Amino acid sequence: MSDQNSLKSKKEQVHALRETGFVIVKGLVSKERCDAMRAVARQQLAEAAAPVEFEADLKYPGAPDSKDAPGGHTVRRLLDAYTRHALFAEFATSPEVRGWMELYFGETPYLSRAHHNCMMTKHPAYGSLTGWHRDVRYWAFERDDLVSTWVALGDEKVDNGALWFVPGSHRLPFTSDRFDDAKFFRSDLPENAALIRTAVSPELEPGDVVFFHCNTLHSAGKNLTDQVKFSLVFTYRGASNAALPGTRSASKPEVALV
Ligand SMILES: O=C(O)CCC(=O)C(=O)O
Repeated sequence: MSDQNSLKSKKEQVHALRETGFVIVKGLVSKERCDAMRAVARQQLAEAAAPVEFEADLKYPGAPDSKDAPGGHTVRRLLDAYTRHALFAEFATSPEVRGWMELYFGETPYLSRAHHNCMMTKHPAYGSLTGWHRDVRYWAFERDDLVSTWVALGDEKVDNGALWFVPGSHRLPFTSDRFDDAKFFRSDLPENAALIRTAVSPELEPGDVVFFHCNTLHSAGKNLTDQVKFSLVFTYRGASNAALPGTRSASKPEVALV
């Protein structure tokens, strides 16, 4: 068992997530697995294998205006990663992830198939940037306490659109006026801008995994390189934190990690 995976390390990682809102576990996924997952993702991207979400669907800054515009068929996410390929499902339900989530939640973890559950594909051209937000903004569970895993399948740096996080922001109580109508954190407000200036963008190598809280403010830039960036993303909740009936969060069967 690698150091990163020992119970002591996991406890430290869980503590770091509670304190900071995110933690990076270096090299949690082997190089071989990363290579294999990236090859699957590349193939599925080339086929635009359904279900996919297009940049033009979201229209974030830098995205094509419509599917008919140049770059209109740029894929932002290969959706439903859990059922898309066994390799993705294996990571999502792996003993490493299960053990980590059990330690964090103190009860059986459940994989949500309604949120994230995707392979993010950030393209050099037409790949958009993502403004400051909390993932939980559109989610509906009994408590705002979910954790996502973000697996870097290649290097992630500022110049290819890596994530930025505001440390400690998962604990801050914000009034709704700090967010715009689309629930992005307003960078035009001085008090928000001051907080955003404290953000960090951890560099990731293939196989590194970021665990981050659903309330942690984060954003990501455009991909200014000539290579597509691939990241596998899943979200988990504890057994007692059910999705609210009738909401999108409750719209897909979940997977118990037992
Ligand atoms: O890669 C990006 O643009 C960030 C994606 C993100 O933050 C999200 O989907 O919640």
